[in-house]
Amino acid sequence: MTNGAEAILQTLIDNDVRVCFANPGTSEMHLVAALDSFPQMRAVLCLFEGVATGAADGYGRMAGSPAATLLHLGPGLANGMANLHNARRAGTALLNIVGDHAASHQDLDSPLQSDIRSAAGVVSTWVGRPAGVADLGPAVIEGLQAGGVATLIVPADVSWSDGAEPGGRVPRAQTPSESGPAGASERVREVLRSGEPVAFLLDGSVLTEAGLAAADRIAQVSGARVFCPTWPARWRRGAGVPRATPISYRAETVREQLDGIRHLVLVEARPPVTSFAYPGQEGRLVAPGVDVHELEGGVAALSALADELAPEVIARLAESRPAELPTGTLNADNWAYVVSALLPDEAILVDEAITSGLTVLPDAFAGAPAHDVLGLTGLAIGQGLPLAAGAAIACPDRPVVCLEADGSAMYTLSALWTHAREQLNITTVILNNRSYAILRAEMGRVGATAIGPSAASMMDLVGPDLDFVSLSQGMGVPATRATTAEELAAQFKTATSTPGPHLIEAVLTSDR
Ligand SMILES: Cc1ncc(C[n+]2csc(CCOP(=O)(O)OP(=O)(O)O)c2C)c(N)n1
Ligand SMILES: [Mg+2]
Repeated sequence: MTNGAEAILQTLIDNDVRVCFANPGTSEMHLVAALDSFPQMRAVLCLFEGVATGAADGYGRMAGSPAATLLHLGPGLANGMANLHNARRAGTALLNIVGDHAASHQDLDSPLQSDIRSAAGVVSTWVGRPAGVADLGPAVIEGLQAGGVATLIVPADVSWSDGAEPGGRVPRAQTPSESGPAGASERVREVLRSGEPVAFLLDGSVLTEAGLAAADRIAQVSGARVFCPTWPARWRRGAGVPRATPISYRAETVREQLDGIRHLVLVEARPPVTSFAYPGQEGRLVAPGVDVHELEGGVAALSALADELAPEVIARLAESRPAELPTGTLNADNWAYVVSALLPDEAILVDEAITSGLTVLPDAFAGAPAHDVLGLTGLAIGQGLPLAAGAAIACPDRPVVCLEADGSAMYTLSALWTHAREQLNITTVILNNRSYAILRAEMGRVGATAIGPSAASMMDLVGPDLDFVSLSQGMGVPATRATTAEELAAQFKTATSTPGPHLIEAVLTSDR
């Protein structure tokens, strides 16, 4: 006899979902028990739900297929919410399995009772809650078919009841290129032929070599500029890859970047806006008078357009331009050149560097060996260390380098324990500026200019100073501290050439 928990696992395995990032409780115990019957499922224990959800996002971005999470009722889901928000913004497919109380227990108002469906709705493209085993298999299939963040709420009695059946296989989904229009939109073609200044904003699956090459070919014949978001979900960059320029985080710089354009063509991208409202400032970054067009059909449509407008043109590839190794005391301007100069081939670069990366990363890594960058899509910090875990599990043969600001690191620091337990090839570089530096800058920008001692204490991460070397070692990740570029270089070389996880605390000279 198959119980509900077993039917869920069998359905996941039948659909090639092979990793489950888990932090279970009593209501999920049948799912945990069932794991021993399904060795094809790799269950990865995360010590906080925000680690599980961020890891599932990182896995999905790199594997291109979903992972599952296992979360404990409403509070467990809520703990995972910020990174589910980032996953939703990234467009990552994943399936949350959230336990619930059995039907007989629902009306008792026991301590963990909550409105799971409402909580799930905040971040999910699909929410299902099978009432009995008969609905279970089809519900798992629906969740996997939904794409995006899907949440399956499983009452404990559905998990433990016998008579369940696996749901079979998800019917093959149409890929975006199949579902988009056959050719590029007539209007975009006209715009590109008009000779008027155009910019492309690319995102999603277009930030691959194929998509970037198509955009570059069109750029060569039309003069179009090619941009991507500040923090894309996944962006192919470096030597041998056609270039795109990230839209700046700062509105005034974006206005310069887009200055003079007459048309903005979005390909799988949202129109650019400022991340926050600032008194007296426009949130839209596209100037009035600029026409915004959407090119549907992603890479296929863009490539078709390139073949038509630039048939003989070959995409320009970024040259290999190894950064020069800086020397002296580490600061926000030089550390990135150390990492770039020593970046291993085919690295996965997780970017939660915040202010320490904002202005330097695009330049520092433009000529580095080709790599994939995973960005902070939803601006909910605490993404980097979990994302790195998921990416490393999705791509065990690729080195993962996690660029992690000190404040953001602390949200989900327990991910380091998972890095160690799973012996993942992740080198984490903590950018320790001992502050929430970005908030200091934002204070002025929102018009709150007077920073007294109480306000300053909300942004200075001192008293006590965080000791990331001890914190890391306490979770089983070998760690060192670097205060100079030379130390960072030596430690980074060792870390990336030794299997398993490592952490380097890069102490950056204060910007205060
Ligand atoms: C979940 C969440 N909580 C709070 C914030 C607000 N916030 C944005 S950046 C930041 C501090 C970042 O500090 P750190 O990671 O050290 O980067 P730095 O600014 O120093 O470069 C905070 C608290 C947020 N974006 N997301
Ligand atoms: Mg900081």
